Amino acid sequence: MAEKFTIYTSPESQWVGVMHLALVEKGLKQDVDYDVKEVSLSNGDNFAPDYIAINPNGTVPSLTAPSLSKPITESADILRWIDARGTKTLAPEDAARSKEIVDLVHSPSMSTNLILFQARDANEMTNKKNSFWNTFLEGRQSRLDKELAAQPSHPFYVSKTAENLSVTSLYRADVGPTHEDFYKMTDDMYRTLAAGLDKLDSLIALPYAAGSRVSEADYNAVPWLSHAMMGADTPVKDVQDFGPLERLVQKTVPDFKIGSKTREWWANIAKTKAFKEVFPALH
Ligand SMILES: N[C@@H](CCC(=O)N[C@@H](CS)C(=O)NCC(=O)O)C(=O)O
Repeated sequence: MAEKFTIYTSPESQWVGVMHLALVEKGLKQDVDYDVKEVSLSNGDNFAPDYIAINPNGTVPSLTAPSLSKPITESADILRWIDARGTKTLAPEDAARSKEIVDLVHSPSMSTNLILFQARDANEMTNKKNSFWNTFLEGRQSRLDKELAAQPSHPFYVSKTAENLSVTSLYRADVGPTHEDFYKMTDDMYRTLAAGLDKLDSLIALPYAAGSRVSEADYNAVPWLSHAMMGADTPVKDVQDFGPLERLVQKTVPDFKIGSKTREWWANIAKTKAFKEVFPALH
């Protein structure tokens, strides 16, 4: 029997979805094939020194196994490692297309943090300040402040605390002129997101992302799009409703539409066992 491994996961994370889709696809079972360690992002447990020792980026997912010389800390690599147990099934037919899709959804300019945390005007900023995301950012901030106080010259805590504070401070400030540059930057970022969604549409092969069978391209793109839809306040059970995400992007790019290939692909992939098990609701 193959070795048992450990996954580090959080229901608050989008990228753990890549790993969970792969686990279902391969029929692997919790406690039998792998152990689960939960890492709370809203408490900043991903910043705990013990966790940073496993994943120096302080992100989830991570995967450890006795045969691995070091943990795997990128979701796309974790999927491949899981897929390599037994017969590989998630290698794409069209490797070049798949790589473009995977690189696109993981690119910093497509980060769903834009949708979750940023604002383009006073109304959006006020809504964000009154939302769960404010609590989330403050939870991380207090944990980072605590870890930085304990290790004031630790490079990770120095840079992460400053990075998180740059956003938290906008949430702490009264909504006003100090936010104008943030609004402008956010608007520009929505233009880039719209272009990225168009690019994703053009890359999709159909019926699945990289061809006639489900592959790693699908399982990297699904968690990204689900999280974007959730961040746009789509009712979480309305898995096929692109309206809220479209309207959010249209505020910056009025003629933006989720493309027909994306819609057809999403309907196809949503019928798979792994999608149904991991995404019964958008998250
Ligand atoms: N490139 C990494 C990104 C992982 C990532 O950013 N995970 C997020 C949750 S979806 C996280 O842990 N964020 C915590 C933080 O940035 O503080 C991957 O694909 O695994």
